[in-house]
Amino acid sequence: LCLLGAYKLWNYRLYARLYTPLNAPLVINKTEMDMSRFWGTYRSNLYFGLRTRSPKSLMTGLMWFPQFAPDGQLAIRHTCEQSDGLHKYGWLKHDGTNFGSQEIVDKDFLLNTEFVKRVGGQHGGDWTARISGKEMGNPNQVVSLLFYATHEGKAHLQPVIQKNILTALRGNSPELGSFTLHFPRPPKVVFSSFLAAHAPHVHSVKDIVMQNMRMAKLKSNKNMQLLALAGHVTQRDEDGNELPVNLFVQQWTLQLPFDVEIVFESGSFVTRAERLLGSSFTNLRDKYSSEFDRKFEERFTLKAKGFGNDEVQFAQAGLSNMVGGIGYFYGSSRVISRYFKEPTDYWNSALYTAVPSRPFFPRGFLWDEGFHQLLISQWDTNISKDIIGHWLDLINIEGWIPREQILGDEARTKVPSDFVVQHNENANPPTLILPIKSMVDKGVLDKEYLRKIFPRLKAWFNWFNTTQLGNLPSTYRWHGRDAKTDKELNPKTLTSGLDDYPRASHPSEDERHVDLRCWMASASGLMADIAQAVGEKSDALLYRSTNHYLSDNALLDKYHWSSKADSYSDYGNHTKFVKLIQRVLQPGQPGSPKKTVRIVTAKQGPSLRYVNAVGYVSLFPFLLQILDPASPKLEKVLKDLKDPEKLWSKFGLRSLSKSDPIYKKYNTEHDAPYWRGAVWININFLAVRALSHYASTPGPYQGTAQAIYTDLRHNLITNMFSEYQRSGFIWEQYDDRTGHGKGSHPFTGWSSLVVLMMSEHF
Ligand code: 6A9
Repeated sequence: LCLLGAYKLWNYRLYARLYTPLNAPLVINKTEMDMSRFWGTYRSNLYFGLRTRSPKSLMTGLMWFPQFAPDGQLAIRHTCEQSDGLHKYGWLKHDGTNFGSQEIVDKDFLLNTEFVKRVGGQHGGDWTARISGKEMGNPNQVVSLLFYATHEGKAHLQPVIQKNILTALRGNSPELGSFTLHFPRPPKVVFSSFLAAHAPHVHSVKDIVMQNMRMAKLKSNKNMQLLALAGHVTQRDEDGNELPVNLFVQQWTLQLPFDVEIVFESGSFVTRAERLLGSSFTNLRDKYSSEFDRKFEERFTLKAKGFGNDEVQFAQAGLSNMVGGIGYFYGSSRVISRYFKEPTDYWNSALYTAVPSRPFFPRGFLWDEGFHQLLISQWDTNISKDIIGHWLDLINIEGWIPREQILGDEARTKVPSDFVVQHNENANPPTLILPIKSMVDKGVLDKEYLRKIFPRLKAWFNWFNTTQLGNLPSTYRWHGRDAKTDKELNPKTLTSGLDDYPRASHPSEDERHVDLRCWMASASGLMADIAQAVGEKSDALLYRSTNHYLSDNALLDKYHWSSKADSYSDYGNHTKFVKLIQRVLQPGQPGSPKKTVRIVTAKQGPSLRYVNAVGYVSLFPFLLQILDPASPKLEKVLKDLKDPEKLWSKFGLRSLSKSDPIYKKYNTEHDAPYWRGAVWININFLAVRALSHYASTPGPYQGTAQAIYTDLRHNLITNMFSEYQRSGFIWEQYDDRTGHGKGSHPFTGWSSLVVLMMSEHF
């Protein structure tokens, strides 16, 4: 019995580790929050909305629709959706703290959404949002703007209604104290209406609005009918009890052009001079806007480099969308380990993070974040420190950080349940080391911060260095590949971030992955630097020697240089003789169902060998600058870069060689090629950065590196800029044949690194 008890306890320990936080002081101290960034446009998934950085927040948001829809369909805009088919939208300027200005080009009118903040009092101060509409081809269009507020937690909200018009919302909540949201009546109002109702969740706000739209007749023109909100509505639960009213929506129906302002005033801000409205809004906005221009030029020096106005605006939009897309999320991940049958909850936590794409992936992604912070840290170090701190606080006692952060109900509604669960054996490249390294090198990280992040980075490094090892010393392997599937042409490696990039055809423990080895080499170097900076001498020695060991080019070549492909390579149980075929499930039966399966077409089957795919993975020793500048292997890598039959395209480096058997191949019947040819900006950024490094480091290939640097940088900037002009967006990937943007858009996560390629500040 005692043994059984001990066994159970032991087992429980293994279980609980999954959702036990690392035992180390948190980087982010919640009581010391910088209140200048308390309010922000942290609802990344909305076209426009402000919330606070508190777990349960007052949530505000904008919806709109044209009363005369071009196609006759009522289409209320709210969350960013590609299917809305907007010609263009995004932040033109956004400083991450005080001010933002966004342009939205709808079918036959244009909106500008702006906000300005003024800090004062104890609760983050005031802000004003201004929404301006302009006509575009249809002078008779009438637009309804709906601005709402609802609170996720316990708050007291009291509407002020005069003559059936909602003029303000007074409220009180623990994080905001007392406050008022004013709805000053704008000119050009054709009709005004409001809704006061019960919303069960923030993500059901639009449904509630749709359910409470009525046809209304205009007093001035009885023939004209408008869609308007129903006013006060009472809802009851199953037992007939009245549900509390917690959603308030102001609807202004307006003729174009118009300016509408919504003013939030914090009760504890008692020294306010005048209301932030009209000309005082305009003045403050203009001040912040020129401050933005000045700082942008100071940081990125694009005008000084000779870029024209249009190009500077494109770069400003790139930075602004990355900064303006920063979100604040609160909740827990669904996680699982090998000791669990069913997924369980991680602890509740906050995440302040930039997001890859507002319409498609409005949430945190671990390896994307390292790229985001490379840019953001050059704009505002404090924001980067804050964001990196939030991520490192998500580490559990095992040293693991879940890769995709789907926190809170609103985020979960966006993701199919199969994709929600995160497994604690799965990694994602430790890219956070890139911005940390860049900030350490610039000397902008204080010792206190370094001391806080060090134990967490140590745990993280150690997790990689134990769970992601290969079979041979100094080799590494991405775990989590599916060895049993017969559906995939090449089983995906989601953990590496390069999802369907070809690896060994038959996943096994014999695999070794060259990209992961390089990430570890790079990470150990940074760990040594930080250990030294914080005076941890013995750690510094240890990490330095690991770094030397993993960077040893002879060892690297021994495990990863394929002389057959004349390239760095993964190694594993592999054959290139695979293809997808349609198998008839009941042969001989007419109309029998079919299934697409992968088969091996060669008699001898897979064997232990180099994978020999030339592409992003084979470039890693170069990308992360592990490769010795004097190594003849560098010459070979540079040759592949420049070869149009392999990686070179007019629009940047393609992810996989044009000559690879898997180039542009579907992975299953339905999975289109992703990292199998398209041009991705994060890796191209690393390539441009590495070329700049090899061009400025003495060695035999300096000149070649310099020449390729110039061409590659030029091709990437030129194409992304012209695609932005043509399509209105920055994209997730670019087609290697046409240069056209592909995949989700706007995608202003790592694709915004184009700004750094323009500025050449790496
Ligand atoms: C699945 C679909 C409505 C894929 O940019 C984020 C990631 C990258 O980290 C990764 O390297 N993207 C890249 O290969 C997008 C991943 C999106 C997965 C979402 C659920 C629901 O969408």
